Amino acid sequence: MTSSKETPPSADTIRAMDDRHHLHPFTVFRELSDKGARVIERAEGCYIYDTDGKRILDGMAGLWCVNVGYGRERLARAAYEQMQKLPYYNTFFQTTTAPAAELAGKLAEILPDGMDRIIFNNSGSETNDTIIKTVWYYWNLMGKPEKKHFISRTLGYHGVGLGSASLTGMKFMHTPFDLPLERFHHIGNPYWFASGEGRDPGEFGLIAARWLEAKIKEIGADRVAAFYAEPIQGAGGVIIPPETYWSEIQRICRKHDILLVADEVICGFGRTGNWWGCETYDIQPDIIAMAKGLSSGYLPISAAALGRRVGDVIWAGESEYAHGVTYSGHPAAAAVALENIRIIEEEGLYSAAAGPVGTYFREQIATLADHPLVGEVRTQGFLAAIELVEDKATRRPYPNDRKVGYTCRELSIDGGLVMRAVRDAMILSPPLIIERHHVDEIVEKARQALDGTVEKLKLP
Ligand code: PXG
Repeated sequence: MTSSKETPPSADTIRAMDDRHHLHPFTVFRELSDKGARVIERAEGCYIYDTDGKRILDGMAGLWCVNVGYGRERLARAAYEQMQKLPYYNTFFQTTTAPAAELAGKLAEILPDGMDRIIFNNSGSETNDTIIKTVWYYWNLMGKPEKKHFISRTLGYHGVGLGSASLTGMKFMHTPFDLPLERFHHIGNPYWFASGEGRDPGEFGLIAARWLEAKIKEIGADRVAAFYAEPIQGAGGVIIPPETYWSEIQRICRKHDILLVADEVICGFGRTGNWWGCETYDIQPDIIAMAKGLSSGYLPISAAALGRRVGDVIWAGESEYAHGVTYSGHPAAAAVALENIRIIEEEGLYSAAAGPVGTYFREQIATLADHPLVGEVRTQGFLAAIELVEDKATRRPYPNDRKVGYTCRELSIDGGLVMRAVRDAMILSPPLIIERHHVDEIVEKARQALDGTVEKLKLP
């Protein structure tokens, strides 16, 4: 089937073409085929619109990425102007372009002190695979070639490449693909609601951090390259670590000479109320991974930032750094990212989640805790998880086959609010431009979806 520009295809034609030819990410193809995809046509501000004209408040900012909201003409203009002037040139053979150089410089300015050497890619997955290779290279240059093992956490999400999927701590992403690769290890996560078992959160945070030390001892510190973690685990269900967790992790990494890599793909660019999740948790990483909010999703671009410890060694390497992709530092994507960062700066969006609307968001979301389905509400910055449980007192979840989270998500979207379900945790990660009336709409629609779930599944 084909379509021409003159006569835009109808929604049904789009759905039919999609159904016949398009294999979607993370999808049971037969289920989607039975149901048909919702076709999103346009977006403005905090709202997306489908081909039925339905207006939906995007409580997930796309896929945790559209931080500056939709419809930013400045970003379209930045892409247009750059594409007219120089749509593409590479950064391989001792050439560069203004947007790539300027973006690297701008990132060095807004990153924590010393994180000033930047490697560009197109996706978070690619950047994490880049970091894995760069860490291996670093330890080779340091004369410690045996330091090659990575430790990350269950329910951590780091992408889908061979290395990044191996870092990811989700079985359903490993088993079908014969992953993880060797030299990738996982420890438990600081998910107090699920595993805290009556302990005080601070005490549990220390216990969870010390799982890292136990794993390092098991593998041998002289063989461990790095610990890899998101400041807050996003796709794993907005797992917010207890206050005690990160300082103990930092201490353990230092003590055992283990590099610390912060995956800021979700937490970066204002999501937690600062430029970086690392600032919110006072983490001093050796390397930072970023994507998503770097361009607010307007074009694909991602980056690794190396701190001095690793950056200086890599920089001084005598042989070539034999790594990079055709689109490393793509000029149009870099120009858009640069303009996006200017918007975030000018409008103070990097700290919006720490301001009055952020406070209001967290207060209002917290009011959902009284709902009979809700076992816990947790928030940090503009991130929230609403845990749905069968038994509030024991935190017992419903069996998977009740599809409680899935049902709530579907009802929520039908009701005009995008929430994401991770297991039975309902997730929110709205654009950083939301206002109080958006918060009111989110809470009202979320409550309706919760009520609807009770009714539809005939829950007590
Ligand atoms: N790190 C983190 C922390 C992420 O959240 C990636 C790396 C990989 O980025 P790319 O650009 O390769 O997708 C991510 C991506 C979800 C969902 O369902 C989350 C992500 C991607 C797709 C779906 O919550 N996070």
